[in-house]
Amino acid sequence: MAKKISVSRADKFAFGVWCVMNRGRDPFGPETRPALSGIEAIRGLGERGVYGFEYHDDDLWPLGAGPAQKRKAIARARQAMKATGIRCTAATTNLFSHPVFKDGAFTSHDARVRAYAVQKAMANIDVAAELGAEVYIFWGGREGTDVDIGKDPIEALKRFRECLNFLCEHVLAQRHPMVFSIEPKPNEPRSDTYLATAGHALALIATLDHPDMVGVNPEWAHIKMAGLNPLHEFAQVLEAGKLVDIHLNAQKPLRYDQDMSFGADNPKEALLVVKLLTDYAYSGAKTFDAHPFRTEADPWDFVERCMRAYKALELKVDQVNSDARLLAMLEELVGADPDGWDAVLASYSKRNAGKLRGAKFNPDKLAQRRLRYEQIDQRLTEILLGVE
Ligand code: GLT
Ligand code: MN
Repeated sequence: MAKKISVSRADKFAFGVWCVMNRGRDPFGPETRPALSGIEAIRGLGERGVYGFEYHDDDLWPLGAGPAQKRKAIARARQAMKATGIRCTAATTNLFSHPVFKDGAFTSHDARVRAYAVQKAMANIDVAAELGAEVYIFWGGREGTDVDIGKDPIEALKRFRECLNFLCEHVLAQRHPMVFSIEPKPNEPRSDTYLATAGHALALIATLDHPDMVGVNPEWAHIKMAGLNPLHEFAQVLEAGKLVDIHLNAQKPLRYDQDMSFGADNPKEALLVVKLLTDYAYSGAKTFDAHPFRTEADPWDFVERCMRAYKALELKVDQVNSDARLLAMLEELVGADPDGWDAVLASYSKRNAGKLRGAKFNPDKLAQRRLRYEQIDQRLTEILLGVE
């Protein structure tokens, strides 16, 4: 009998408030849904048993709000959190909407724009700490180029690094219990964005003053936009010990940013990402960063759908991880190691190097080993489709 899906706070699902505030506007047409304020978004998510939310400063108070207006918004957010039990899992700065950021924020040529961007981030980092956010995200929305001769990419990376270093020092000085997270994206709204993939972000992090304070939150759609493999991107970050948050959604490859509901594009790939997060006990929030189709009247079916899709895939992961036929074939794939080469390759020593140098291999014979990938993939497909 099919198992029932039930979502609880223990699942640690989270949403960007901007996802449910999204009103269906696209480059070809205006809004199709009524406005929902940031506070209403937090409350609506909390009432539906969602564990956490992420927000941008501009989602909760308008740009240029005075201290009193800002305090009021923060107090209302706290009220909504208290009333519904939802937490603030992560926060970020809107460094992309206002025209001042039209040519980038941290990578702008104009030092005054960079300073304004850092000031804006600094101010919201303090609010985020007050709301209990343990992760602070940097998505370089406008950090990129349309005209490459106009911006030296070396200089741009240097400026990005400087701003992150400055903000890390701020977090340390304020003693906020918070880590940063870089969110890679290859393009849109710029033709080409800096820090396009997880690998780019990890490489920059290694050059920061406080690399331990900075992780990565890969986003499914951004990875597919780059034509890359979500499982491999998530795994690269996880293996580096840098997976501090995740942005789940769906996206057809190599297209405009679609931000569809999680599971809407490629269930097999989604299953393998859920399996990775399950098998390696990812313990952060599972955050959905997507938006309802423009045809939806309100965001709530979308919210439920994302969480149900994850839970449904989790059930499939249980089946995959206990399917005797599949497990046997996977084991066969790894094969035996009768000569102990695993141990030799694990560490270099004179002895191991000598053993390797003197060994006799028969590549033609090794090449004959049967690898049942067709059957393995078919078994996975059948589990996914629910057939025996
Ligand atoms: C924006 C973008 C997302 C980022 C958000 C954080 S905002 O909606 O599409 O992928 O995560 O700034
Ligand atoms: Mn995102």
